[in-house]
Amino acid sequence: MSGDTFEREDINLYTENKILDIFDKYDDIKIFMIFGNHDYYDETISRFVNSFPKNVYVFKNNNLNFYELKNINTRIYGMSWTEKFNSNKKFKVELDPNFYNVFLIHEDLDNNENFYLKNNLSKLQFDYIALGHIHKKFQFKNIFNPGSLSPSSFKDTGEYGFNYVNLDNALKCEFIRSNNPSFIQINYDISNISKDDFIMYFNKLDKNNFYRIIISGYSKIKKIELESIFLHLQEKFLYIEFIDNSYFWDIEKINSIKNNLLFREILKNIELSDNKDKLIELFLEKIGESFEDN
Ligand SMILES: [Mn+2]
Repeated sequence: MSGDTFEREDINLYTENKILDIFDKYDDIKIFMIFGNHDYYDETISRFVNSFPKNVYVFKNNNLNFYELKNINTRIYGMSWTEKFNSNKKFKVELDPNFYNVFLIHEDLDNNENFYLKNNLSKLQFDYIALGHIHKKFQFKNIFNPGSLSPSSFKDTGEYGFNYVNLDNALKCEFIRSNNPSFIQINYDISNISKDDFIMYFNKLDKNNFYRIIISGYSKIKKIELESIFLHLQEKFLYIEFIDNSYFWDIEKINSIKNNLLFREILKNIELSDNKDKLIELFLEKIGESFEDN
């Protein structure tokens, strides 16, 4: 576990019992754990960490240390954060090539500050470097960042899960997707969509994800009807939110005022403008809004 397993401020009795239960349940599995910027190790959380069972091996400081597993010829290296804004990025290591060497480190490699780290980490002869910190998964040479187990906001798009790694002979790394809900953002243009088609569209979506729907276009569905559909859908979905940027456009009403002198004058001027498309869009939007008000 490469850090930020916890949010320090959110550690309470419930979290403590939950995690201790999980550790106990898998007491035949050795768990190696470093701490990141969100759960940095210091005196304050030491009471909790010290209650971890024997199968959990913890790296409690920001110097490079290792645990040796003789029976599988492996050394697990790791270093933790001990404060929120500062990590140790410079370290020296001499690896024994007779061991499989694995390294747990909690860093981002893509910011300028870590350029040194990115350049040097991959040159170290580790068989596998398990990175934490960035939610999205990526890989750079022998450095693997499987990302978080589950997404936590609409910024977290894509696949989430963990790496199943086998180091026998050659490195084999398999990404396993965890079955947590996904955060999905959809841009939906509802121009010319009927009310039935609108509802049908949402019936086809997996109701067990988190959705943010951004609606645009000239709606044929009245706002008040749209809003009641939103409420109806919100009861059916695990989570769905709507950002409604659409405009209601009542064609019959527009036709009925087409012969209005002022209306024709405005259209004539738009027709002559260099910025015709933008003006038509703006005009229809305003007309739509005024019909809404009525
Ligand atoms: Mn982090």
